[in-house]
Amino acid sequence: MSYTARVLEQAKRKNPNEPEFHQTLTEILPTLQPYLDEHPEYESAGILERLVEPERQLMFRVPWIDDAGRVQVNRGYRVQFNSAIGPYKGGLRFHPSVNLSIVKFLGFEQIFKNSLTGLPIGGAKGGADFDPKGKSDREIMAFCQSFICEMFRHIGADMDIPAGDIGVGGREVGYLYGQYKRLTGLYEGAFTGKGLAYGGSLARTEATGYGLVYMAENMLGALGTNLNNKTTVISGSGNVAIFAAEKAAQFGAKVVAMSDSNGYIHDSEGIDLEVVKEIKLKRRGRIREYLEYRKKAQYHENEIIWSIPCEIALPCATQNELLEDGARLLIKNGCEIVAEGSNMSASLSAVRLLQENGVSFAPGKAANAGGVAVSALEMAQNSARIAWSFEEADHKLRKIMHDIYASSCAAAERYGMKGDLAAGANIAGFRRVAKAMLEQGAV
Ligand code: NDP
Ligand code: 2IT
Repeated sequence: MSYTARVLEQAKRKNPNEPEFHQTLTEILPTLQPYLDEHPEYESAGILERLVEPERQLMFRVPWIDDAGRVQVNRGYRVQFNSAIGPYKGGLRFHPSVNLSIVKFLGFEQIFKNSLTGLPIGGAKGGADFDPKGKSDREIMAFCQSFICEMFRHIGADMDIPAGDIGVGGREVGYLYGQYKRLTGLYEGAFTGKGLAYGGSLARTEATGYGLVYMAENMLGALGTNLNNKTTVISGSGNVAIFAAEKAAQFGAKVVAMSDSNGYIHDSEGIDLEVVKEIKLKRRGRIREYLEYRKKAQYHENEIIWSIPCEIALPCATQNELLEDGARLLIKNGCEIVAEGSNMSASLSAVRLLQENGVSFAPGKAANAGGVAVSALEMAQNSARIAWSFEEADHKLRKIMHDIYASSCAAAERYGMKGDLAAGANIAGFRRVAKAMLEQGAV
């Protein structure tokens, strides 16, 4: 049995009932084998056995009081996966589905993603099974403050720097950071995605979506084309989806569909993004409300967004939102590229189908790395007590995305998997972490 197959089996046995974690291990580990064959010193040093075991996993009680005066209890998580190349870094997800398996899959992906950015950040993820939907501002604040009452001991600007993810945006980061500062007395960059008035970086809000489109720009460039006039479908209507739609439209693409967890809107004339921003960012409403503004658009509940013909597909909602049936529809309709805005948007079998049918595919750890990359730029600005212009941060972001694309392509080609960006990104991300772990000894 190969080294990667052995570690995969062991990790699955040791962590039963963690399907999402198994899925990410099954996707990543086998692709590392050609690189490990060339570097037997990594097997001797037990690098993979160490890599799949988080350095530390925290689970904690988060009690808070709702508007009716009742005590509610949620479960909080922080998995500090790997600090070989920098302090732990990764977002917090507040969603009722959050469990240890999901936090571990996200944390494991984050190790590779953060390494791909070329910046000094280790991998982590956290969150809670808290549902922000329908909660008052006061309830959100009470929850965030209670969450930090436990988590503040384990984070810090040089230790672990959380940020947003699903259900955690500027409002939540503000409440979390405020409580962190109150408990520690430190005004330091222990969070990213902060407001511009208190140490946030320009372009962080836009970074994941913009970066995703910069990745698409590179993928299309390799096919001898660009985004101009391309019909584009984007799932989700949160932070990543909205700013992907904005940048795609700036590049001349026509975004015709977006969604939320209830359904999708189809506007064949092109989505009016100002309306989506009004509904989602201001009113915190549902995507179906789009029809109140644009009568000609259609709303489809519980249907698959990938049935809409498009040349560019950008899944930006959540994991496993693009399965084999969706991949078949995209292929049938002549889709040219799929780039993952969400983490592990596509199942392994969907990815294989796309690749076998000539659809260019970029995995989340490469395609959505723009968010954490600008987070690392926010950390740099905080340490230096300076603030860059939007253009400066955005310019750096575009270059980082280009470099991630180039290094993933080169690694794939070098190890006999030309054109397989998923395998290439895994190897390119792994190399730096493995080397750092080896040089730091068995820790
Ligand atoms: P938001 O909370 O801003 O938006 C999430 C969007 O996805 C909403 O439209 C939401 O719909 C939809 N969604 C969430 N869960 C589900 C589900 N189970 N089924 C269907 N739709 C769902 O989150 P983000 O935009 O920040 O994150 C989206 C994805 O991008 C996640 O996978 C995240 O891990 C990834 N990502 C985020 C980064 C960031 O910087 N924010 C960076 C890199 C990756 P509804 O409102 O109905 O729940
Ligand atoms: O999945 C991700 O990369 C994020 N949610 C962003 C993490 C970060 O620290 O900015």
